[in-house]
Amino acid sequence: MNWKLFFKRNLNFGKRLVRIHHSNAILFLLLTITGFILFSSTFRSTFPSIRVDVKNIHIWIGFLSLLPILFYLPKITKHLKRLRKRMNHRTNLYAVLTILGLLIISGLFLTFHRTFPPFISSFMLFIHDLSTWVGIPYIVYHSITRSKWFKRFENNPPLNVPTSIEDHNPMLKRRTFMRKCTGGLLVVISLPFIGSWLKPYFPALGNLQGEVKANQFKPLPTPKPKSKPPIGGGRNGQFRYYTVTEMPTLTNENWSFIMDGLVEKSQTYRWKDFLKVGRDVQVSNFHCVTGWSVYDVTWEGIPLKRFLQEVGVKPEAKYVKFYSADGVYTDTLTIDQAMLDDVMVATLIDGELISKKNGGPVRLIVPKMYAYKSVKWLNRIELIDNEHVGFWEQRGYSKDAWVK
Ligand SMILES: Nc1nc2c(c(=O)[nH]1)N[C@H]1C(S)=C(S)[C@@H](COP(=O)(O)O)O[C@H]1N2
Ligand SMILES: [Mo]
Repeated sequence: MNWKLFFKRNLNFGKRLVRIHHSNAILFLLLTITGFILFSSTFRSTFPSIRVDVKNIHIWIGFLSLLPILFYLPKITKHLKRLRKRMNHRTNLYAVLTILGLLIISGLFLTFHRTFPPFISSFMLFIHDLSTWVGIPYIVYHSITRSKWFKRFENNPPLNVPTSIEDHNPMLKRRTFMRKCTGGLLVVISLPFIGSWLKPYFPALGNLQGEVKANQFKPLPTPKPKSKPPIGGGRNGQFRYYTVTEMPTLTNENWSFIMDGLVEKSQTYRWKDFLKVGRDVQVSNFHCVTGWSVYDVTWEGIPLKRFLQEVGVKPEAKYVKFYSADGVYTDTLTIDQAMLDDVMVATLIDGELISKKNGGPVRLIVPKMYAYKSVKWLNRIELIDNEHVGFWEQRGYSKDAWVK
């Protein structure tokens, strides 16, 4: 990288292009780093407090990355003319522009996703992921094969070999060989990532990782006829499984469910008694604030409204606080929000016991709000009179979680 270019004035056309190229490369590298941090589940659980900052930084760098493109666009015709005889360079240019364009447009939609319906965000997230998983290996390949050391290596003819430019020239062979190796290696490295990303979109590929139904609760609840087969016809889309701790392993022995605080009679349920509380079945959609959604999920569980009426809410109670068995995650609803018909303490999803990574055996669902409200491994509901701020809201998520 030639840093001096950034401080020089009156550069010629070629040097200006190089400067734009350098700026673009730096910004793209920063976007890749912050993007991977946001994607990483280790980061989600280790540094939850800076997640929102990293997201904002990623967005701002995204906006900055428009600048090199804006500077470049007026030069594009002249540049293309210069590349008239270099097909490879032209193809590369189109590829890079397409990748950047897709990333920027989908990034813009994701930044302002709350102004669009959720299906637009899911689509844009798909485009953002796709252009990341195709674009990054491509751009890494491009950077390696265009780097000075690669070229030096490539062009170092083996000793005593004539360097005439003709067919079967060993130098040319060496070049193609090295490029193919680099390309192959990159494909091999990126395949697992691309595979695990694509898999949910093709359920037919089967369960490569093997879904662990770690929740061995006995007795198993008997699904209602509306649950099995699910009246919603089975969910559309895939959950991305999130946790801010290690996923708690719950069993008949260590699991209990507490209903307490400002209620007429506090209750502690063991699994067997918990299953005696009447359940209902509903079909609803599930939206995460990061852009993905799962549609037509058939949930079976206790409608929160009825649950609260059964234990009797004291008039002083203003908020409902939800606790997770992970010991860390909490969230709240106002009494009015908690009384919405579709807020549910769910036990079955599409007729099956909710899996461990999906928040089972019991999780909250609040379909009209973003899923950070939907506490996983729910094991306690407390009625309180003072406001409580939930896990992600304490760390910068909006207190207004309504999906529009
Ligand atoms: N205990 C707990 N509940 C949680 C979370 C979490 O990290 N821990 N993440 C929330 C967020 S942001 C989302 S999008 C959903 C994700 O649910 P899933 O992991 O079943 O897909 O759970 C919500 N409930
Ligand atoms: Mo989320």
